[in-house]
Amino acid sequence: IPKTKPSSTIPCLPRLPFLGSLPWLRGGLPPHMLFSQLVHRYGSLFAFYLGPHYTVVVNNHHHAKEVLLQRGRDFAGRPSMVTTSLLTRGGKDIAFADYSPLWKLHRRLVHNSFTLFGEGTSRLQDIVLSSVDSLCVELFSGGRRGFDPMPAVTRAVTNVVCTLVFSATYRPGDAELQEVIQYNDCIVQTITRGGLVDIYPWLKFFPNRSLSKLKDSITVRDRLLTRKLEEHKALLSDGDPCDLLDALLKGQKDSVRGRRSSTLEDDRITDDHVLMTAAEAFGAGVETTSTTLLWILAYLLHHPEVQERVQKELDEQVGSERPVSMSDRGRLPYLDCVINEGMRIRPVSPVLIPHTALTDTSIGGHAVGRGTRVLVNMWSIHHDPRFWDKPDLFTPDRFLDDHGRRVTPSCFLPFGAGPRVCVGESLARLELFLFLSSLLQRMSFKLPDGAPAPNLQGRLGVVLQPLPFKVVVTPRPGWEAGTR
Ligand code: HEM
Ligand code: PLO
Repeated sequence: IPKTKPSSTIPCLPRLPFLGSLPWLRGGLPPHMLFSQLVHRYGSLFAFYLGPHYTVVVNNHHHAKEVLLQRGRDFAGRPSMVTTSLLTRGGKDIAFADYSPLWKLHRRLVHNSFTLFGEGTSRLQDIVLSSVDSLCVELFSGGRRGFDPMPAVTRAVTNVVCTLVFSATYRPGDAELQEVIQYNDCIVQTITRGGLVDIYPWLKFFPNRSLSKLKDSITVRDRLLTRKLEEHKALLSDGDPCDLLDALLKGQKDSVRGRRSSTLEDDRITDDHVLMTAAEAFGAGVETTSTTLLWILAYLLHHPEVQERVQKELDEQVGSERPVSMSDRGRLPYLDCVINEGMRIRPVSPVLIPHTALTDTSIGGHAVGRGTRVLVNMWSIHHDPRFWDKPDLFTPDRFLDDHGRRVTPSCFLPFGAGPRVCVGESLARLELFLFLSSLLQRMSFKLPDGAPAPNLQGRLGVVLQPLPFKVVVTPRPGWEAGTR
């Protein structure tokens, strides 16, 4: 990147008093695509005013690395927003909480608790594999008539998270499981990141249907989680933690012991923090993983040759006599490439979560003042034709080198990077690998006769989701009877 004078300002869209640049941001395109278009006019680094908020958009991977990694500390803040503040009791979570020493401690605790149940432990693998088994049964019973795979996939992923967070396993149709799925769905529909209340916070004082629906589902969520929390507190022992809630409660106790001086409410990890972390692990764990799985299924329906190649790899390396396990991962490079390519071409979080500058700092040599909001547009980075050959084509091979070895291009950042990198990355990778490998080992996905291939445009809600599509599932040889 050519160095520019620190004083030079970032090209900015026009603005009006009060509205800021909003009139120039209309046009119906979702933000990530709109920003990608604005790059042609303003260059890869530009700014606008979201109402009163000065916002910088980063569309190239050098600048993204500066924001996330080189100057990651400077940009580790989060803006305060009405909806996410409601969702997290004023930032007592990880994802939407602003940077503070307590946030750092909290994030480390969550990270350690995740690692406890991470790739090292076979327990997590067992949890996922048992959920995979029931998913297979459900998909097989979907029959040969076309059906939407979304509800079954969501149930399976929700089940994994429920076991992981509070040791509950549900049968399909369980009332509590239904409740979790329902409130989560409702939050997803009403939490509009960057919606109008988040631009003009005073709008919250006016009646707002979406906001009151959000409040209602948060109440349902909190009732359920508080009950789980109380149950866990009553059973808390000195042994190994049996789930995430257990690990968090233990960590909370240790953090109080370690910092005896801090009895102040705002200086320690409270029950609210534990509750909000559990809620967030839920939300993040379900939305991202199920959406990524559905995107990959949608692309496999467009590219039957890719599905066949994954199945060939599975047949040669694993066979049909035993379930796939994490130890097979090294032997299944092509499947890994399919997963990566899915996350490249349709990142579930196309503009990440907004960052803010904690101090006066810079991007690409341009001065950026404290408090500036920064959006990292992963969509344009993952579709930049200078770094990706035919970026709009689904080509898993781009993640293999000439010798068939896996490569990770440096402009591939589906989980972000730096101090705000996704804390669930290894869990997500484990789930994606086990779900996809087990499904493709046991069944093939096809389009129903005469049905159009899935629409790949996507719809941006809280994550970028595929539009509903239908599949036909046929068992592969050896799996005709369902599971083994
Ligand atoms: C943050 C991606 C799964 C928990 C993020 C961010 C991205 C991301 C892009 C924002 C980074 C930033 O703002 O710079 C993904 C993808 C997933 C996935 C692609 C799956 C395919 C998960 C799972 C969990 C999780 C399974 C937990 C159970 C979080 C949390 C944050 C986060 C807590 C906030 C981190 C922070 O602000 O410090 N994720 N994620 N994610 N993710 Fe994930
Ligand atoms: C999803 C709905 C839940 O009820 C609450 C929730 C918590 C964490 C959020 C998640 C929602 C959406 C996806 C998010 C995640 C944190 C990181 C993740 C934003 C709102 C990503 C990758 O963007």
